[in-house]
Amino acid sequence: MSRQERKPLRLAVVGHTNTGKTSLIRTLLHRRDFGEIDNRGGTTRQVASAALAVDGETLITLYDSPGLEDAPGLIEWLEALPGERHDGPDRIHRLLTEDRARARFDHEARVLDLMLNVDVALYVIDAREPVLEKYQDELAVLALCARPMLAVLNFVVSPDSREAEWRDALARVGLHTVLAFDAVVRDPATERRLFEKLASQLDAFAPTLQTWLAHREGEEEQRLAAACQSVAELLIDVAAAERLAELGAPAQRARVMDELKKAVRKREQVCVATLLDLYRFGREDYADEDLPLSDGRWSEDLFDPDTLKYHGIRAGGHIGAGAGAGAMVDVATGGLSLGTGTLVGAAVGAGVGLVRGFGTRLGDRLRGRERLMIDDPTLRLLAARQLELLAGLRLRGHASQAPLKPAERKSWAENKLPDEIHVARRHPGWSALNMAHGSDPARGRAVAQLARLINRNFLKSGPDGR
Ligand SMILES: Nc1nc2c(ncn2[C@@H]2O[C@H](COP(=O)(O)OP(=O)(O)OP(=O)(O)O)[C@@H](O)[C@H]2O)c(=O)[nH]1
Ligand SMILES: [Mg+2]
Repeated sequence: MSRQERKPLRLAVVGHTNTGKTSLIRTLLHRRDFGEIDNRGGTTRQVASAALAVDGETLITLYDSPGLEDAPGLIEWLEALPGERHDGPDRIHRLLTEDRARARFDHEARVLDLMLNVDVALYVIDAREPVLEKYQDELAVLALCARPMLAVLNFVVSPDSREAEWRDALARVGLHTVLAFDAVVRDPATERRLFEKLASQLDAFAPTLQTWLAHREGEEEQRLAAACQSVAELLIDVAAAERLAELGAPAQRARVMDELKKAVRKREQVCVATLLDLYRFGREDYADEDLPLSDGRWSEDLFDPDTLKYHGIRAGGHIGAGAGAGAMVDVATGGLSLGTGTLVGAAVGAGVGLVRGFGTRLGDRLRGRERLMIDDPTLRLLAARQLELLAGLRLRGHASQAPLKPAERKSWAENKLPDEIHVARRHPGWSALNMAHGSDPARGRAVAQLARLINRNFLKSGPDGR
């Protein structure tokens, strides 16, 4: 589609005060820094605009507007107007050019001015409200502006929603294009439906709207791919992370383990910050003490066994000797047979597996030393936490005022860990957390493969993790 075929669309968001107009615009923009949102009403006082643009070309300009408050007064004023009764825009124009009326209907005049200068309007409704006469007056006044209009029913998920009543009332005034759109939730399917409905009403702008939709969907896919890549990087870095400690030096081992845990916690924070950034959220989105994620970090420590339990992950078998501990050695050395000389360290503390090996290549490096790594359950937990956060972020609208709730995701707690994780354990050079870190193209391939796997699993189980 060429640029010439696309006409930029001007879209006004109008409605009674406090119905969620500014919220809707933030959600459509995927930006939290637009306008002000408050529950008191009368928050937006001026018309403000923002562009939906692709490669510097503005496709759609969204206009926020002050809430309508005195539609009954407007109707009364318009009815008292002498002369031609049928030319709606002319009557509105007369109101707008009359000084006393402009002064009296200050907020309303800004909205009507805007209405006369846009291609289409979204009329936002708080569906919890009964269909009062004042709202019907609003619809009547807006209809005089003779602009195509689409009704958006907000707050439909509330138990007090009167959606059916509203649909009926809107049909009675000839407004048949109605869409339920929870203004604080980001739901790509509803967003798509909104733009499709607009395209079906506005032939001349259909190419513009379709271009925008295609762009939005491509952007969403890229963002998810980048997020999965960032989770995969984290998992490879942590799976390949190792520390060596002298054998028989418990104090040194404790110190080294502590340092490794610290490095891993910090590495997780980098991933969290990247995910928040990708989805354009910030610290204030999770600054709530009751959340698993608070003040930039999960309040549950990554290495606390209770955290594993909370996420439904079985603790590893590294505590004490036995089958569980043996399995840990095998995993941690990537299936290398360590021969009969293999010993398993006992009780090294949650989250860190201990490997002592002799007589192999790895063993040579380890002679007289032990190798500490992060165990499988902790890797599962790391994966589960990032994916829960990602699922929460994908659904979070940019107008959301509530604290971010990571969505529960089961698969990482239960399924077999991907092969790439096991391979990483044999490659200390793959971890940015190790001194031996280097650039290995095989690492890049493993990260890409793991990212694809995460992406596939993610989409298969639905964006909300179910
Ligand atoms: N739960 C929930 N709250 C919402 C939703 N939409 C808006 N709100 C809340 O409703 C209040 C008003 O939202 P705004 O976006 O400021 O409404 P507005 O229509 O722009 O208000 P004015 O500018 O004052 O006319 C805020 O407290 C929002 O957080 C929604 O879909 N769900
Ligand atoms: Mg507002």
